[in-house]
Amino acid sequence: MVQTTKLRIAIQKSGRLYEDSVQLLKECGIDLRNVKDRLKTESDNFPLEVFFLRDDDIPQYVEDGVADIGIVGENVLLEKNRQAAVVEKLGFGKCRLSVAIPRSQEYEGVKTLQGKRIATSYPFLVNEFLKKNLVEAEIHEISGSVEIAPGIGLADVVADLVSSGSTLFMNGLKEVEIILQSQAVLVRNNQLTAEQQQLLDKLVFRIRAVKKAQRNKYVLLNAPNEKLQEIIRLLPGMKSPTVLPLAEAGWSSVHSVLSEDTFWDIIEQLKAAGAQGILVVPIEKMIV
Ligand code: PRT
Ligand code: ZN
Repeated sequence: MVQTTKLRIAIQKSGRLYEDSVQLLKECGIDLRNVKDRLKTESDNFPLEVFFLRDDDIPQYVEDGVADIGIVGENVLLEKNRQAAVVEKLGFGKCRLSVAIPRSQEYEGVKTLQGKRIATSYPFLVNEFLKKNLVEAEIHEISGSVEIAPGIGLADVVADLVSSGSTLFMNGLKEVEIILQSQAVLVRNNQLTAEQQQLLDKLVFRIRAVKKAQRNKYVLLNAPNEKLQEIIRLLPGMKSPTVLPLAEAGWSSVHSVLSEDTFWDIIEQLKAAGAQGILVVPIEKMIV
C-alpha cells in the first residue's frame, strides 16, 4: 500500500530550539533532506513534512491545522493562548519566566509590584500573574532586550526568561518571582485524522524511547561469585540484571541499566560491595 498521509510538523527556523528539535527527530531515526536555509523540507524515511517558522507563530499554525504538530516552548504556547494540546514534554529549552527588580531595591513579596511599570515580552502571562496575586501594575510590552528597560528608565521591573541568571546579573537585576517554569513541548492540532493520529503515536513512541535512553546508562561489571547476591540486590535492571560466567572461575559479569538519578549512589555501593571493572555505556534507544 502506498502511504499518502503525512504529518506536518512546525519547528523553530533558527534560535535556541532549532538544533535540539532537529537533533530529536534525527535520534528518532527521521532523516531530513537538506535543512539549511529552507522554509520546508521532508523526510525520506518517515512520512513527515517539516515547516521552519518563528517560534511565536507555531501555536497558531498548529491551532489552525496548517501544521499538525509543532515543537515550541511552553512559555510561547501559554502566552499565545492557542488551542494546541501538549503531547509530550521534551526536556530541552528549559527556562523560567521570572520577575526581576533592580538589585539595590528591597523586595517584600508581590505587593512590592503594586503600581510599578513592568517591561516584558509576555504581557498575557504577566497580566494573569498580576490578576492572580491581586496586584495592579502597568505592563509595557517590548519585544527584545527587556533586561535593559530599568537601566534606561523605561520600566521599574522586568518579567523575562531566565536560564543561568547571568543576563539579569549583568544588568544589575535580581530575580524575585517565578511566573512559569518552561521547556520545549510537542503540541498537536485538536482535529487530527485517524491516520495522522497513528503517525503521531509512532513518533511519540520513538521520542519516549530516545528520552528514556538519555536518562539511563548500561552498566557492565565483574563480580566475585560470593558477592553476586549482594550486588544483584543493588541493581534494578529492566527486568533483573543479566549474569554471565567469566572465563576465570569464581567470577561473573553482571549487566544492568541504571537511571541517571540514582547512578552515582549505586556505583559507589557496587564498588563497596566488591564489584570491579565497572563499565558505563550510553544507551541509544530504550523500549520497555
Ligand atoms: O526568531 P524566533 O522568534 O523564532 O526566536 P526568539 O528570538 O523569539 O526565541 P529564542 O530562539 O531566543 O528562544 C526560543 C525559546 O527558547 C524560548 O521561547 C524559550 O522557550 C527557550 N529558552 C530557553 C530561552 C532561554 N532558555 C533563554 N535564556 N529563550 C530565551 N532566553 C534568553 C532570555 O530572554 C534572556 O535574554 O536568554 C537570556 C537569559 O539567559 P541567561 O542564561 O542569562 O539567564
Ligand atoms: Zn520568537
